[in-house]
This record gives sequence, structure tokens and C-alpha cells, in this order.
Amino acid sequence: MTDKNLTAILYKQGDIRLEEKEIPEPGPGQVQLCMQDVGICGSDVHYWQHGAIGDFIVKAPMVLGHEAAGVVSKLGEGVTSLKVGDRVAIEPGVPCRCCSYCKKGRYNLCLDMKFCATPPIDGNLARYYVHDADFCFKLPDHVSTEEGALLEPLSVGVHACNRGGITLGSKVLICGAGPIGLVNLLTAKACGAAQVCITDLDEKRLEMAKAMGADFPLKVTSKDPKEMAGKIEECFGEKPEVTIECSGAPPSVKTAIFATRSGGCVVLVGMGPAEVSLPIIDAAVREVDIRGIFRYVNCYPTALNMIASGRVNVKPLITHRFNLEQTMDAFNTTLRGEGIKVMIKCGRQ
Ligand code: NAD
Ligand code: 572
Ligand code: ZN
Repeated sequence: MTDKNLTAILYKQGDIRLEEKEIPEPGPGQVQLCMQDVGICGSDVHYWQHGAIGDFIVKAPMVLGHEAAGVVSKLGEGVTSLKVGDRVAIEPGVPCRCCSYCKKGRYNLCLDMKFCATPPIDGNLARYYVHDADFCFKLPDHVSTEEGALLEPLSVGVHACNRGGITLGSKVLICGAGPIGLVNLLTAKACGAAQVCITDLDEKRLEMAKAMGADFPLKVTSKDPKEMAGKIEECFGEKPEVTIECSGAPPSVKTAIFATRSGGCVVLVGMGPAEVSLPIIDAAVREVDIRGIFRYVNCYPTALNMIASGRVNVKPLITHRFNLEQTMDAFNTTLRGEGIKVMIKCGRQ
């Protein structure tokens, strides 16, 4: 089999195939990338296991992968910002650039967003891939392409911490110590948070959170959100001003509201059921703001500066590495809940 452009394609629920595709040519304003590192996200696994997330249904074969970095291998017409050989992180969502959201700078809310590995848009888990050059961020020599791939989840943390208003001295609660909870932990600390409490059901994940700087790793031992909120208050000696909910589990969202200080903010990052019963009057009368986030906007430059300056170290998040040919092993590892971030090396071995 000639290896032109080995690509990981989700055909339908439960059916990922590695296939040879043509190497794509860059159009005007685009670059062709020789892919280096692609991290597996929970959403890739969810599409594989369920064939859909909400209204986003896999109706046609779709290339997986959106946490990615590569090396520029060809320039499309008019591209002057990059050159062949540049190592870049790929911001996976390209908006229309023309609508009112885009023009106001909130391009993550664009209704015509084309986001890698969100149906029907192909992702970049392949040897070669093309992307718009202005959504590729050149990495300094001392930043690896693995770190470049991790700019994607880190940008979720940057956006969530911005939306929560985390600042110097903040006391912060993070619910859920998965990859997204952990990038929020790193970002909150880098924003100057004085103390961070992070919750999870899983002790291994809490150990990882402790190693990454959590002041209070707290195991969820009670099904009663008010009781958990009490335990969180005991950790800090008072309620935290900001809570970033990164599990999506309904009891945890309730805990997030009860645990947050009056006048504070709960940021909803985790996506659980579409409708959840919440202590909304408790939030209302204590002026606890509830804010959502949708991915990130204008966060790649910040995330890259955080890594390049050494203020944030994302490397410990990577617990497993596989080659592109081992894609199924990589996906099964994530499915089993082993480790934190599974990275797929896309170069020929
Ligand atoms: P993950 O499943 O790896 O992590 C979630 C963690 O929450 C797990 O460690 C789990 O043990 C823990 N958990 C479950 N129930 C809990 C409870 N009651 N209390 C505390 N912790 C609990 O997922 P992830 O990759 O870290 O992503 C987290 C969430 O963020 C997902 O729902 C994902 O869809 C969402 N997400 C949202 C956006 C956005 O734009 N809003 C972007 C990226 C990810
Ligand atoms: O890295 C981006 C990302 N976004 C996630 C999950 C994982 N990774 N989100 C949760 C699911 N939504 S969605 O609106 N959707 C499938 C488009 O339900 C997007 C944000
Ligand atoms: Zn993702």
C-alpha cells in the first residue's frame, strides 16, 4: 500500500478506518501542512462511540482530530505570513469573517463556523492537511509541536478564565479534573489565582491535579450538592469567587452554584444533558452570575505566549503517545479513561 496521505476517518458510529487519501493542495490563502501531533479530545471519542453530539450528526465519513500542529509543506497563492518549514499550531475553527459576530471579534459565535471534526467538517488526523494560513500560529523554536497541539484545549482554559474574571488573588473552584479541568487549573494559576480547589470522583485525576499545582484536590464523596459546597468552603475558609464547571455532571453544576460566593461567577464549560434542574433562585438572590463558554475566541496568541514564556507547562498532560498507524489503540486508550491526553504522532516513522 502506498502511503500518500494516511487518514483516520470516522465512517459511522463505532467505525473508524485508516485509509489512503490524496494529498490535498492548498487553495488561495491556505497552507498545506505535514501533520506532526494530534491530541485526542473527548468529542472525537464521543463521535466514534455515538455518531453524534446533540444536533451534530455524522451523516458522511468525517476525518477526526482537532487538537493539532504541523509543519508548513506548501504555500497557497497569496500566503506571505508563513514559509515552508514553519512549525505551526492549528486553530481548528475557521469562521466566515463577515457576519456581525465575526466583525465584533466574537468569531466563536459565527453561525457559519467550520470547525475540524465537527460534522460535516473534516479534521486533521492525517499525514497531510490544508488549513487557512491566518488560523495557523507559528511556533517559536523552543515550543514543540506537541505543545502546539495542546494550545487547543489550553485555549478553552484561557477563554473560561477570562469569562470568569479570574485575577490576582482569586480563590477558584474547578469542578472536574479531566483534560479541560486541568488546563483551567494551569490557566487560573497563571492568572494569579491564590488558591484553587479542584473536584473529581476519580482519585488518579486528583493526584494529577495536585502534581499540576492544585491547592485542594477534593474527592466528591457526597451526592448532596449542598454538602459538597460545605466541604469546598471548608477548604478555602470561605466560598470561592469563581467556579469553572468542567464536568457537565448535573450534581456538580448544582454544587458549583451553591459553592460560589455571593456576587461571584460560575462558568459553565462542561456539557452534560441539554436540560438540567438548577438552584436558580439561590444563584439569583446571591447575584451569582452564570456564564457559558463556546470553545474560545482570540485565545491562541495568549495560550502560545503562556507556553513560550514558561508561565504554563502543559507537557505533563501528555500521558500516552501513539503513531498514526496505531490510531485505534490510541482511541481505545482514551475510551478506557486511561491517563489524561493521548497524542498521535502523524509523521512517517
Ligand atoms: P472528561 O470526561 O475527561 O473530564 C470530566 C471529569 O469530570 C472526569 O474526570 C470525571 O471523573 C469528572 N466528573 C464526573 N462527575 C463529576 C462530579 N459529579 N463532580 C466532579 N467531577 C466529576 O472531559 P474533558 O475532556 O475534561 O472535558 C470536560 C467537559 O468540557 C466535557 O463535557 C466537554 O464536552 C466540555 N467542553 C466544553 C467546551 C466548550 O466550549 N464549552 C470545550 C471543550 C470541552
Ligand atoms: O476543543 C473544542 C471542543 N469543544 C467541545 C468539546 C470538546 N472539544 N464542545 C462541547 C460540544 N459542543 S457542541 O456545541 N458541538 C458538538 C458543536 O455540543 C462544542 C463545544
Ligand atoms: Zn476538543
